[in-house]
Amino acid sequence: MKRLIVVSNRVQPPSEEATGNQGGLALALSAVLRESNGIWFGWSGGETESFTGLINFQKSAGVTTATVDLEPQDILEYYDGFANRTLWPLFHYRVSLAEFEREFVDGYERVNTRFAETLLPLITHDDLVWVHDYHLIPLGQRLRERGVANRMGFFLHIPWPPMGLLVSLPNHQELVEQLFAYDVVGFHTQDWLDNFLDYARTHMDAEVDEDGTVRWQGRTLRALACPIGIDGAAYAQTAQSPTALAMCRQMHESANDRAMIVGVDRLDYSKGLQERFMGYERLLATREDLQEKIFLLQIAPPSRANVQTYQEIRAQLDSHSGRINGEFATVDWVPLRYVNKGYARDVLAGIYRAAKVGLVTPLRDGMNLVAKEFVAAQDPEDPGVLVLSNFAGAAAQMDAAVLVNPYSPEEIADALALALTMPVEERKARWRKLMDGVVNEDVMWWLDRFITALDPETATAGPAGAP
Ligand code: GDG
Repeated sequence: MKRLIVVSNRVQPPSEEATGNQGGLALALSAVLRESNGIWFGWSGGETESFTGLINFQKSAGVTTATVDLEPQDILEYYDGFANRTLWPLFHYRVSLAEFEREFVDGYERVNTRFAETLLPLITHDDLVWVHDYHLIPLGQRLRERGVANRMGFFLHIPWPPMGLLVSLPNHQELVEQLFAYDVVGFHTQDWLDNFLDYARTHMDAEVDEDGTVRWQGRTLRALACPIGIDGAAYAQTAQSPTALAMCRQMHESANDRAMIVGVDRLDYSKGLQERFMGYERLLATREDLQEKIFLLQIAPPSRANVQTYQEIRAQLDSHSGRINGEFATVDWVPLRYVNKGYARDVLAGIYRAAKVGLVTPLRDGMNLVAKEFVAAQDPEDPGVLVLSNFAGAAAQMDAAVLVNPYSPEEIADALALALTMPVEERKARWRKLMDGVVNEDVMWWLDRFITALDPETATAGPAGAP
């Protein structure tokens, strides 16, 4: 088995004791890293006055992490700038929110070069290098320029936009050319993959085979759709842990026989929170019979608070939630519980389990793991209903959910009404189909598929390839 080097903007080392906060992705990557004696490299999240390239090595639960601090200007231009103010909105189809600044591009290139220079001495000739996400697209090319000939893969966790949108990025071709430094490039869904292939074929005149092999100017990459999952079986257990069951009971008591609808999202404009509130408002306005019988719990921990668009959306949601409660609340009923903080993973699992409806309505989402966690947390005998946006990558695998157009308040309201009154037999039938998918196409399945494309031998030798 070859040694794996994982590179991502932020590194999430496994904790020595299980705190219940570890995500499925971090756990799955950690399992393979531990098995292959690998390294997880990235930004520490910390600041330094001027970049030193000094690596902080740590070993936690058998996994070696290697992190570096960044300069304030790097953080501003690379992370807050090109990654989160240019690529994130553009790749989520929100061209009008994208900001195109040359300093952002410079910062992005600079940090990727710094990452490459710092990582280079750690790479030995047989290692597999696996780079994650939009922050680090140029990294592969920077490593190739420095003589790295290893197998290298890249996985994009967010959507790949249609060509017509991508071309609004001034340096679009350069960005795509950089992907050709990798041997394997993975996307969550066929839609994102097709958008990429369309650009390669039409704009770059690349040769594209049916199996996703793309040839351009002497370089060959294999592009594939490889949807990420959660550890479905483990999550179902978490949802039955003492903490989760206690939380579930607590929610039932506080619900006072009212049906709970739950939403859980980072506070981000891509998650469609404003549109979700509008849909819920529409339901309350048009279905008086449901008033006082339901409530929406929206958990939305703030993220990227340095970026202005995130400050704006937070203010809008504050006022919108106030408006909904002001209009519809009664002395003993709050229709919308809007909470700007995060909860431990097992507590969250208990909240999902107590809900009658999981409302997941991003305007655009690479995958969306909340949809899968909600399903895995349900009680098989009395499962809640998943209402899911057509525009989440997860919709391609989860057609037994009630699928909606998140831009339509009517569709959201209708879907909620349908979900709230759905007979138990139909709920169970839909849930069974969804749960089978969540368990079969889980995070290890995803990891195995990607690593098989990168290096078949390692995939079958490691835990990812275990039956
Ligand atoms: C990106 C892509 C893709 C949220 N609140 C709490 C909490 N969370 C956890 C959820 C879930 C995770 O955060 C969010 O994952 P998503 O997939 O929904 O969304 P992004 O953060 O945007 O992730 C996305 C993903 O990468 C993986 O490829 O699916 O499309 O945008 O796990 O549970 N966790 C805890 N407390 C909270 O309050 N513990």
